[in-house]
Amino acid sequence: MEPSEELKNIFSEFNTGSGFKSAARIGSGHINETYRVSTNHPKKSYTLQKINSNIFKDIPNLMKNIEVVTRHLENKIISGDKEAGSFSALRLIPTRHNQLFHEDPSGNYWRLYNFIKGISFDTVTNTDYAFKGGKAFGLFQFLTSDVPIESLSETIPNFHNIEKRLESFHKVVNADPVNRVKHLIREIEFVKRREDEMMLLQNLINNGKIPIRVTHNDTKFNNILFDQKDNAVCIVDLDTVMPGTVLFDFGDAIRTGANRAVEDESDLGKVSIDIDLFEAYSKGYMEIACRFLNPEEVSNLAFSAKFMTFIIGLRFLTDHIDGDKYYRIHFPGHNIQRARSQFRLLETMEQKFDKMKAIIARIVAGKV
Ligand code: ADP
Ligand code: GN1
Ligand code: MG
Repeated sequence: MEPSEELKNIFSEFNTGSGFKSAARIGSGHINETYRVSTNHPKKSYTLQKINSNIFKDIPNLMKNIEVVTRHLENKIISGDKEAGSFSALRLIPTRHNQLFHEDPSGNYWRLYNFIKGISFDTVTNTDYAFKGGKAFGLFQFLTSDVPIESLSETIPNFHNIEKRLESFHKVVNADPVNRVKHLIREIEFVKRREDEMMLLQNLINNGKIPIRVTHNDTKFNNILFDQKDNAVCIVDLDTVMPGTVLFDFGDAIRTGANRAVEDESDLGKVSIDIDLFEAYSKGYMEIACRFLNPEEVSNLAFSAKFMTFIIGLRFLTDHIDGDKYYRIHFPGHNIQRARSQFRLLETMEQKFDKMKAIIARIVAGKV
């Protein structure tokens, strides 16, 4: 069957009342497959996604999480909440059988959203976008902070649990399933030297100093959609919204939004934390987040950027050693290129860490 014929059939399973015209692949995510579907109605487009069920093992609960969060946000948007009103509502379109997702005959899982008109950026080009992105993620956290935490399931258990990630890493290094370890001595040492330091957030969670809050857990900058007037209008990619620390979200957004190089940049000379983007993002974020963060969270914001860069680099490295089973790769060696780029970024954060902390302190003191 032609791919568009397959997508047309899948689309017809959803309750849209519109006829399929065409579908185009969009986005640069490493996990799901995303298409924009145009219909015979010029104003009605949809976002059709094949959910990666190798990675997400409990699709019904994952979809329930997304339904809870999108409805919660939409209720605030339509109730006239001024701040929520800056967002466009992301909405799940049910199937003809009133389900949140469709399982096709080959066992693939699909979902449909309204298409939000906007663009997303893999890298950030100016401080205005960084500021607005920071504010948008702050607002997302604020607006979802009253979602009852027990209504969210853990879609990937221990997702950002560094102890478990390091355990998996050591296991795969010992097993060395595709004989790559001999080429990776430097990278493995890089990880080992930082293992103790990277336990910090987990320890603070374990002893109750950092609270568990509703967390997006995948705040790559390209999960923000901006409209034509350059306003942040929607946060997408809600598969991993679950209990966690909001520091994961701050850190991951800095990892991707305060580095002018792409995540898999091969020219490591181009990879660096950009202090101006860091400051702009942090300022936008704190405009909202100062309402709810506790002092322990505030004092670990800068560290969270190092932590998330480390853990994502570690996951790319682990997957490379494991034979590229998790992330979609576009060429052999892609995962190690991603890992090296993340580790370089982390080194630059280590060099500029005092500056990063000073910026947060100045923002908190209202001096920026
Ligand atoms: P992945 O998990 O693969 O990253 P995402 O949910 O982030 O999948 O979708 C990939 C990209 O598709 C996003 O970065 C965004 O650019 C675009 N996108 C996702 N959902 C929508 C939507 N509802 N409307 C418009 N664009 C979307
Ligand atoms: C994946 O789906 P995508 O590409 O936005 C991954 C994130 C990583 C990111 C690294 C479910 O996100 O955890 O931070 O790649 N998502 C999952 O680019 O593992
Ligand atoms: Mg994404």
